[in-house]
Amino acid sequence: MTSKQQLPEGFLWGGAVAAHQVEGGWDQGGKGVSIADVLSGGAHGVDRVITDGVQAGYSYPNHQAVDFYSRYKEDVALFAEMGFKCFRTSIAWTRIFPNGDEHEPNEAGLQFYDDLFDELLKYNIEPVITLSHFEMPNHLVKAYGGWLNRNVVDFFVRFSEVVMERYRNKVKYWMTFNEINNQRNWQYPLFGYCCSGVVFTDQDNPEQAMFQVLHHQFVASAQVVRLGHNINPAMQIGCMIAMVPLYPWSCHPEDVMFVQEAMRERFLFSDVHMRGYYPAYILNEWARKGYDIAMLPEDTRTLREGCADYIGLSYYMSNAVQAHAQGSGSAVSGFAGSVPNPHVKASDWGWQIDPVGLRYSLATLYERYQKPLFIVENGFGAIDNVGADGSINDDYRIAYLQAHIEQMKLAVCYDGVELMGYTPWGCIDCVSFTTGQYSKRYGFIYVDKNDDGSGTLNRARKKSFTWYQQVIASNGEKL
Ligand code: BGP
Repeated sequence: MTSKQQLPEGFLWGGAVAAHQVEGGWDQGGKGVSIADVLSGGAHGVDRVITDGVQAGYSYPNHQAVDFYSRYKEDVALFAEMGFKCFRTSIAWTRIFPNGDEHEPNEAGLQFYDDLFDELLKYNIEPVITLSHFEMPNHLVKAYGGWLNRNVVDFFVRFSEVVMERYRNKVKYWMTFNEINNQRNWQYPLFGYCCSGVVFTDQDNPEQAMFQVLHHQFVASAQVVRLGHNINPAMQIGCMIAMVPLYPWSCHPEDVMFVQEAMRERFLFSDVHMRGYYPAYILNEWARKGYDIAMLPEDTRTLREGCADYIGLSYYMSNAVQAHAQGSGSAVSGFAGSVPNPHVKASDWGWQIDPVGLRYSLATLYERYQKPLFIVENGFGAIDNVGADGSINDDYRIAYLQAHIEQMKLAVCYDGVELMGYTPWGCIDCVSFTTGQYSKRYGFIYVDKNDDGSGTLNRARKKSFTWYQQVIASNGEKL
């Protein structure tokens, strides 16, 4: 057997965004109010506020975002110019079912995505579609209590069925829930809220509520995988996790065991999605804590029959953790026991830059499941400056991506990982999810829009645009 020297033919190079972070047009084309539409803007050090409906006195950056809703043709042409083979975005549930519980879908919303997918396919760009990326109809939160309510499973499956039927011949690659494991950090209201419409800290038993939500989402995901395969057996339907590998602070056995346990907080999600059952460690944890998770008798079978085809993952950083950290959880990214790693640098937002961690993550996940992986997010959030001549020299972004692609190639060519593609996050500047800012930018394409709402929304090519163009043209050989 010979080892591969290069990335495979047909490797899916592209870029990724999510509907609510780029589209805008929040009340156009019959769209309903989503939970992202009631999330205020933030600022450095100032959290976004979950407001009770759209209220005066708040700014809502997602309402306009970068106006992809009306400018998508211009943007898709730029993606094509870079040579994209695929483009990852999500379908806003509220464009299709404005309230979430209607019987009939909104035709204008369906038509928008028909037009977008046609535009992509015109350039041979494969759409890669996330069904739930941090948004859901606000009505389902107000009237049903979000994903804590089992009825939401049926509403989501209905939404998924409608779009999978409609785009059966246009979309081959799907993912169910974006970064579903973020909810494991239920102490942070924004994470639970964006993934499920539930603020766990408001619940009597927050952690049990979180597991109940997850059970509903696991079942919904499995139902959608089964459904999609029936609609078109060629569909590839993945799960999606935020992969933050944890390193033991020291070789002290307690630090090592701490990591082993903490990593289960990530692997639980891939285990259930890829194997179709709850692993013993989580059943034991529930028993230990006296948690009672409501399940229907048919759920066991549904989970087994709806294993995902691949794992989509985001990778931005790694974290070092210590079993007995002082002030645990506050040091770096809020993960329990997390401490600054002296061997890596961090971004201005404290995200620890660790390209080797990407290879480590890919090899670990592949060895665990032997299923294809897809890096559907990776990137460097930074403040970009526009030069007097209009140029944007984002060498720091190029350096970050270059180093990560190198490690990605090692994972494929040396470790033998089966990798479907690579879609850097925020290929066009968009609203940052955690901060609600425009100024935390990831794009190859600059959008003239500022945190105070000013700006022309004009697009411009950054230095990384031409760099990425040659990376794709050489299938990752010219970095
Ligand atoms: C991931 C999300 C994205 C995205 C990205 C960058 O967690 O899936 O939606 O926004 O992180 O995060 P941020 O925009 O907060 O920098």
